[in-house]
Amino acid sequence: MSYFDKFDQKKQHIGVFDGAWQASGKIVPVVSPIDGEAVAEVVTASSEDCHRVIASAHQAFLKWREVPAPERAEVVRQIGVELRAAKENIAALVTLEMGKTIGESRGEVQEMIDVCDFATGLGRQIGGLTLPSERRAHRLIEQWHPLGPAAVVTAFNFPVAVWSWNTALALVCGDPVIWKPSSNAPLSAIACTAIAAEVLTRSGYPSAVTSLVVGSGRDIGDTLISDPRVPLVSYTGSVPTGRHVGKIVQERFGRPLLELGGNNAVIVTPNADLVMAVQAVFFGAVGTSGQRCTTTRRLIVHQSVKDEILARLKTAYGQVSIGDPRDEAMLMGPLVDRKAVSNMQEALTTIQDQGGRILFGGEILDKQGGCYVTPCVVEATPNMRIVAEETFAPILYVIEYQGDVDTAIAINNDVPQGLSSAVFSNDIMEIERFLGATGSDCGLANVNTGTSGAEIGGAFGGEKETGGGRESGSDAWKAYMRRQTSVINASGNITLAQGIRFDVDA
Ligand code: UN1
Repeated sequence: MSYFDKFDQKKQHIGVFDGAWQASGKIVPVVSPIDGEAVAEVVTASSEDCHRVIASAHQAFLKWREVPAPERAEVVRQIGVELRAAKENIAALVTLEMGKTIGESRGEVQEMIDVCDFATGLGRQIGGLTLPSERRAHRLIEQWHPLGPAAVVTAFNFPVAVWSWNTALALVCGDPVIWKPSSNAPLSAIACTAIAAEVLTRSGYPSAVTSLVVGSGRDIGDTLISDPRVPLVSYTGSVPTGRHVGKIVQERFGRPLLELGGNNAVIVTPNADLVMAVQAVFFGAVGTSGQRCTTTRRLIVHQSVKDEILARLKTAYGQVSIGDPRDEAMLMGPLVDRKAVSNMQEALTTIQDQGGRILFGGEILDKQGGCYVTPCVVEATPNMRIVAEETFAPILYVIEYQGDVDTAIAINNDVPQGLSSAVFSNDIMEIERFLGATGSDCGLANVNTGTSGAEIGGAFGGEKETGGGRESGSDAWKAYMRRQTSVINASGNITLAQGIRFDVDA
């Protein structure tokens, strides 16, 4: 029997899990941006609930850290199997709660499945090095041990995938997870937690390994991130909140893993394939209604190809179908809520005040009571202050450059954020400039493909105000473990490093 066999959207949902479903906080509605209707209600976590969950996760850690990593990985493999079976159901919930198109929601669940597969393999690879010791008959080794419960605070835009990037790795590394999902998407979080917990329970492990606290950042977020029993805090969200989280966690010498804002640019040089460039920018700027951290926000285009790019963009934008994201024919659903719509409108006013010119789009669409807008293209200059900010909406700034690719790279880098970037060029010199040490300063730098839609196999994250964290693939697992350097002396004598003599008869 799977979670969705007995799923009843109308019943009251419990937003706290620590081995048992039990919550005593406020009861809040779940409002769908598709039509503005309340689709369910959730009992959120009280501060006492949060303390209890932390204690349970700590207890679970004491057991989970002793389970061999390949066995932990087998649990993650089974979670991946269950996610495959539930793909359609989870995708539907994601779309209902936060409004991304059903196709993109399926892609999000696919990321979860992929990262489970990736982490399953890690179960036999998270080893350390053996290094040459300078002393005879000594062995110098590095070990990686479980760290402790990880708080995973996720945003509405990838309401389940970001949990999975953290959780699949954390579980294999021996760390339980306490998930605080976005208040916009509690139902999908409850479903994923229930699915993971069921796998843990049937395998005989404490299900508090995958705990959940639904609640507001103000009410329970600080409780969670301040607790010394939670050594790692992975936070995805805004720069101001990330700064707050970083300070609190650093203050107690916990480990913050931050995935904050992006202000991602695509550079189009005179040597680009313009058709490919426009296709990639269109997905990057319009996909997920412009609400990805990796959304293309700036198009830095060489003056010689600007007119053609703008004409092609206009054609592409003219084809975007906007409406109910459950309808397979739609390319764009609503923004996440009313506040997002008003933020976008305010940004458009500021853009014009600062000298930007709206070329097309930016209207509010009156559709079935939902939060629909048309995606917008703006002619801008890099010195407009708003261009340096991340407005979480489908607004694309077109910025012209003249001269060589270094000029475009300087514009790319001249913002406080450093998540994703891309260059479109078929010129090897331009590509090398972009990828070299003096090139893009972002955590992700792509060539002839867009800024968004990263694969899980690489480490995901960015520099500067993006926060510096890395999640998901490559060696991102190291953030979830405690590194230990050890020396084993089999020489029969005490020999000191650096040749120091400190002889004594004992
Ligand atoms: C995010 O927006 O927080 O690269 C994550 C991408 C997705 C993940 C985005 N794989 O666009």
